[in-house]
Amino acid sequence: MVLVSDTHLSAGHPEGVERFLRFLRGPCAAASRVILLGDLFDFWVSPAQVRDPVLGGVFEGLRTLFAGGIDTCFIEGNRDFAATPELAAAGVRRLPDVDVIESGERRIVVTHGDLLCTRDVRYQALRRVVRRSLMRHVLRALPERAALRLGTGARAGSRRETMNKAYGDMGLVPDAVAALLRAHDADALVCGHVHWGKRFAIDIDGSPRDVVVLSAWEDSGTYVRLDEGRIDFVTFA
Ligand SMILES: [Mn+2]
Repeated sequence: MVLVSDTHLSAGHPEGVERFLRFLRGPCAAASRVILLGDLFDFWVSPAQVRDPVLGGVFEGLRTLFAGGIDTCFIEGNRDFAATPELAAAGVRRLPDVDVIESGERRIVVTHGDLLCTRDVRYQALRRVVRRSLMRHVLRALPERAALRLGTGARAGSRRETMNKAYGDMGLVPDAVAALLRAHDADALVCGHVHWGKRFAIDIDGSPRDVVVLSAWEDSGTYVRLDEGRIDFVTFA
């Protein structure tokens, strides 16, 4: 199984998309299952984005994976939660925001990661509102240009917020990570969102748990290979 997050694909960076397509043809095509842990796209606000020739290639690549019998799944990210219907049309099925994978003897909890940034109270409140089905319908009904303007504005706003807030308020909250692992009786967590690109252990109730926080692909390409409970954190050039 392959898990990847925060590839941030965009129409303006065809070389990033090409790199992702190579990744699909390589490690993903060799896996039995692929889980996209959110923020696959830099931003997704309009169904019309599928018609972009660069982004269209991503859907073609995913369709090929699906046609090859590979179970391809998606957990919504904060930047691309609106892409679920388009991904579904390419054979990519949505998983719940938090899911558990059983592999070998181990239980691995997977999530995008934004839900673990519990100190960012404003973001969590906003998240609850925009993910409602009514808001999803409103977004889909917007003309493409209006939706794209909204997306660009939201992204710039989110960058400003990130720069203004203390690192501690933006990051994964250790207590939230511990609570999640405990709630799912999990041995490990794999997530993205905060782009740390690192692996570490945390001790919960006397036993160490494995945490992998994937990087953003504009920083460095990372993914997780999961096989019979063994977690490999892979970095590639
Ligand atoms: Mn994110």
